[in-house]
Amino acid sequence: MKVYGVSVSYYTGKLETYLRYKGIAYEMASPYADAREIRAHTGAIQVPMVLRDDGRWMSDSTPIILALEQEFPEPAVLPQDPVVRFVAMLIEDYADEWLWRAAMHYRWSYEHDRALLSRVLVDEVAGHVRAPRFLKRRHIARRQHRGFVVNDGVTAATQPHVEAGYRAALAGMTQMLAERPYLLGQAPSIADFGLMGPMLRHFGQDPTPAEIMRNEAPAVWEWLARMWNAQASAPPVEFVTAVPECAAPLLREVAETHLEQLAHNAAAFAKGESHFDMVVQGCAYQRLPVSRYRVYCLERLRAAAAELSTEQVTQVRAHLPHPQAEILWRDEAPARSGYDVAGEAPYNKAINVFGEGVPE
Ligand SMILES: N[C@@H](CCC(=O)N[C@@H](CS)C(=O)NCC(=O)O)C(=O)O
Repeated sequence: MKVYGVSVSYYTGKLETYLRYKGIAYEMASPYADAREIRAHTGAIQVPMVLRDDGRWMSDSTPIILALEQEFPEPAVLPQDPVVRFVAMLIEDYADEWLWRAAMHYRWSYEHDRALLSRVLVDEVAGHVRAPRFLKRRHIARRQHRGFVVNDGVTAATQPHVEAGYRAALAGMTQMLAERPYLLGQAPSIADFGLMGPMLRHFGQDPTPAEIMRNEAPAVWEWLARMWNAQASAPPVEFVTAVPECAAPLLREVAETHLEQLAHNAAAFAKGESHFDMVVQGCAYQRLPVSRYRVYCLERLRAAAAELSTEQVTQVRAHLPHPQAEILWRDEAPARSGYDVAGEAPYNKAINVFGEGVPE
């Protein structure tokens, strides 16, 4: 398969780690050379996008991984125990959608990070644009900072909370990694692959957050390399059969941040609003863009929750004793994205996380 990706991209790093682990052969390609064709087939220019040898296109890293699990089932990355599996999917969703803001903030707000990444990005994706390099760098740095930092609610007032969210992720992971090499067992699960999105190509690589990781959470730094070097061994793969106690701090963080945001986003989407405000852990965020894609994320989590038995729901609730987690079960709260109603993902037309539009 051909993976259209970018070497410093969040979700490309997540998918690559998965493909490497499973031993699935792939070749990397730049999306910008074939942009028109990609957009025609997949609906959006975002990475990663996968072109299969049989001509089918796949988009969106989570459905891609879930579909590949059907084709390449051994060794599984989904824990066998339904309660552990649900918690793993929840951690993955938090990694995909909540840690994104902190990752973009560190990359585009700090001078060293911005200088380095604007250089890497223009050289990789804008080589064909005929303009001086310094202008292209300025343009891309401004686009990213405006679009993903300022317009995503990072201000002088919220910045300390955004950064505390990164440290909370590191602390939560460190606690879990003190007991086993991967978050939920002796092999990486979908929770580990999800966290490779923010941790590999952003927090572990951009100068400012990477220094924090090395100094404050060396166990996560070590896990990063372990994940990148992980190779699927012969089955059976061993995951925990019950959610470990050491997961409690990370799960609290997931509920208090990601689930709080998913609830506000879905409520605003249902009312047809374009922006919403929310208070997370006492920090007030204003004018956040409503994301249809994240309504779909909540729908997917609810669909997974609906497959649990009453006894399993009770167990999940015991691990998520936070009021925010109730949105996973409260069917009456709105979460109807209208996206992928036919259940064709990842072989469908993608939508961007922020809005339907394709950024130019
Ligand atoms: N839900 C998608 C998100 C993909 C995504 O947003 N990728 C980013 C880069 S990491 C992107 O291509 N953004 C488009 C842009 O910045 O123009 C996935 O998991 O694959």
